[in-house]
Amino acid sequence: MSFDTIDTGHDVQVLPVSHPLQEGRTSASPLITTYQGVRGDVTPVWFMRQAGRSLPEYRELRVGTEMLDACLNSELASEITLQPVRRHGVDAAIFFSDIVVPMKLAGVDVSIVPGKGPVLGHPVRTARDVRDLPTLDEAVLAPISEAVALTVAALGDTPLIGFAGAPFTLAAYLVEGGPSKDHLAARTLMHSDPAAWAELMQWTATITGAFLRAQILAGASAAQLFDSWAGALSLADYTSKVAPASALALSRVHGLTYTATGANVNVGTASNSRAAAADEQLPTERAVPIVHFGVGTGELLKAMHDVGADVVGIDYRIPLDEASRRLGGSVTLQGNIDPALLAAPWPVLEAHVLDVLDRGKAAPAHVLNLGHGVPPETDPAVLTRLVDFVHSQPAGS
Ligand code: 1CP
Repeated sequence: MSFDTIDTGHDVQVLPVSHPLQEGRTSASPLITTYQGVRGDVTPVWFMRQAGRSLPEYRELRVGTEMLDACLNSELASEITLQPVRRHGVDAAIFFSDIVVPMKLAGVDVSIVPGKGPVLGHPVRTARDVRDLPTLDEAVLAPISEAVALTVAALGDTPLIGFAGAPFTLAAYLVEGGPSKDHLAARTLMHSDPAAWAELMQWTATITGAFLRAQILAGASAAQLFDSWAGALSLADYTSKVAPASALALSRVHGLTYTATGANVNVGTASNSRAAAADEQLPTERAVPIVHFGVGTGELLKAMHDVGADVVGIDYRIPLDEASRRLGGSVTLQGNIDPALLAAPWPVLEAHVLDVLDRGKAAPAHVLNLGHGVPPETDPAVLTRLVDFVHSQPAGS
């Protein structure tokens, strides 16, 4: 599969002057400089699924509102995004939305069923189904841009991370019609009808790339692509049938740059290779950092970096020092506390966190996170204590 014929040149754009990176509000923050490969005094920390059901204030706000309606209500989505930042003092907000939101905005019949996840009205199983998928008019992304703008106005110097689902993970829901353990139908389609598969991947890359780009343009300071289910794939299938689509989606944000000025010029220069000048002069023109995360993707880490990510998110199955080795020792990592240990006695969790921080020193820089999302039954006080504990530990190697 190849999308070589697609011209992404028109996506090169300097971020607006009011953007938090361009204004300098977030460009020297611990999260952004660490994503750019600079190890600071403390390890920044945030949690996947930090917004959501572990917080009583979230459960209260959501009463009577369906998940996707909450995502498309700009004020509600913004408030839910801010809740974990206020409560835990994490180093980043992650935009409250869902990976299926761009499908919904394109007109696909999808809903999020409580306790289950995304469910499609009509699974996409044939070439005809793929051809019938609707085109996304980017104007429909307005509620997303509005929610992001409201959020960054309230966040001050805390960066907002924008996110999107990777084309394969979206395609897995479309083909299966809902959550699945092994994504068998999607893996069958990729081999039984390669042309329909390529077209499907191009469609998912287009809508999800537009969703991510809209969040960055509206004020998000970093991007995370979730290929949660890529771990179901062999390296050969990932490389030939999936990676080009992920690269295409990320190409929509690669061209978005900002100019580091004043105090920001001297930070964040180590590994932001796409923006770094070849002659080793400190680059003042920087790219928006991109994180790529998947579950059970220990065999795919290098391929996932190669699609155009700056940082690789590591799940809890593989220690960070081993992940760093597989990535050649030169890639900033994010991860990888086992979410199961959030429910363990504090001394057990503390020992695990110290081990994660220690192994993270094998990488040039490290942002602490979980190896997957916060379980809904997590005691939020444990997360707050964890943030304070991580901030009390020296980050130097
Ligand atoms: O009623 C509820 O509270 C619904 C639960 C919920 C929430 C809070 C869903 C349904 N999505 C979300 C928000 C969400 N989804 C965020 C918010 C920001 C944050 O992290 O705080 C993000 C980043 C996502 C991304 C997402 N949605 C992913 C990728 C991350 C991951 O968990 O691997 C995936 C796979 C989805 C699909 C999805 N949406 C919801 C569920 C329960 C699922 C997973 C279903 C499955 O197991 O297949």
